Amino acid sequence: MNPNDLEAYWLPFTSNRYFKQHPKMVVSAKGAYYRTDDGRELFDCLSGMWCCPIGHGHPKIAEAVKRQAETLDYSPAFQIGNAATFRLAERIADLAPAGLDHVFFSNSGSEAVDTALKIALAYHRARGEAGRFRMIGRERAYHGVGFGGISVGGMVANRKAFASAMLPGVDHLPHTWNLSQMAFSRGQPTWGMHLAEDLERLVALHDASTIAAVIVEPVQGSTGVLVPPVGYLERLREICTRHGILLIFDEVITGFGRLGASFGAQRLGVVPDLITFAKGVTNGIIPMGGVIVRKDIYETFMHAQAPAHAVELFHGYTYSGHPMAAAAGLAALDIYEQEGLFQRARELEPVLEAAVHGLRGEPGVIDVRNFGLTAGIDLEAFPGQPGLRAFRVFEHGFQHDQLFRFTADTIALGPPFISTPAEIERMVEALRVAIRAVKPD
Ligand code: PXG
Repeated sequence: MNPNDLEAYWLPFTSNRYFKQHPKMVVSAKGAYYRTDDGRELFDCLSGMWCCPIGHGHPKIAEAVKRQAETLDYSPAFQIGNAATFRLAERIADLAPAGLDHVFFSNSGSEAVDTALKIALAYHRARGEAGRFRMIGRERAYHGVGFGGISVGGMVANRKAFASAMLPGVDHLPHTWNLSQMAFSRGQPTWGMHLAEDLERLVALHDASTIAAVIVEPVQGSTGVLVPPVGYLERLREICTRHGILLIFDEVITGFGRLGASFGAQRLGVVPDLITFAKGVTNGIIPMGGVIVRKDIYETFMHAQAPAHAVELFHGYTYSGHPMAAAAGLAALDIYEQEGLFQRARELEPVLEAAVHGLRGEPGVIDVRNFGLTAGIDLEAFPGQPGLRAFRVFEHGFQHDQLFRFTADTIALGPPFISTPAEIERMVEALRVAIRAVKPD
């Protein structure tokens, strides 16, 4: 391919100069595999970008989308409704923990996060507590790339170029990963619950009356699968409840079965006040995100002293609840249910766990973590060349038919729920070969 053909497209979160010299192109996808332009099949080790747990090209989703396109391809989202979107909201509410039963739609995880933060602020204001403006995020968090998301987020590279434009009044909890205390943990680490006490410290520092919400991913995904210590989320929940602070779980990755339950909230037994979701809701094939909200939060807006024709929340997107996305979502939820895929993710968890922990002792492997159908593998950086080792593992994988995902020197795995045990073992063996093969400059 002539590299000049690639010039116009500025790829997101990509080394554009390198890519345009070494393009990696896929032409189609089916099930758990992509097909490359040179005719090879690549195993989808991260289910797209965590978003395609059912795999690609499912005929029932394709059919539902086609039917929707022919019937109602778009309708305005403001002051007008369509049946598919209402049905999807109901289905999502049914999957959510009891009490979280209203759904606001966005088109991505980033928008879902901004929406949740705005609902939290507006909720407190509607209750006469407009002084609650602070947001508490966490180090190493990924909440998307909107200004709200990067403000409460904790991935330094995503923040530093934009530091002058962050939301005011944001503070951060420490992340929960500690190499000396929890290296090679299987499932939830037993050390680290006490780190939740930092929330009490922040409450004492800022005063509860100024804090609107705490937002955390139940399992921190993008930063490399950081699993919450036993008791940690329970403690955050207690502290938030005691001080009237809303607890938001960002379940953009953990929602829709990744942890072997509908949401991380159910797997981990902790119920937040709001849940953000995206990705798996449509199996990734049409963009959609949203926020699931506790009943009384929704009702606070509905009971405000205002005439019936007044808009309760001045927020929404041209494509909120897009009928095409709703059709894809309804079909995806049917498939998850009919094919028992959340349960299957749970059944595959021990297969992935056994395989990834078998990487202990390979060159440069300093930690392996797993929970649900997901795992993180930390590699020691090549001296003076941070990020190069995992980048080369990714390159090696691509040449050997595995699409790995890396961030800094961490590899994250999140295979499709339709994977077979043999495919999971093959993926991890290919990772072993790649880890052994890569060298510094
Ligand atoms: N919250 C969380 C927890 C996420 O993981 C977002 C919000 C933002 O979603 P959108 O749809 O705006 O991208 C995410 C996105 C990776 C990877 O390789 C993770 C994400 C996106 C792309 C790659 O881990 N998470």
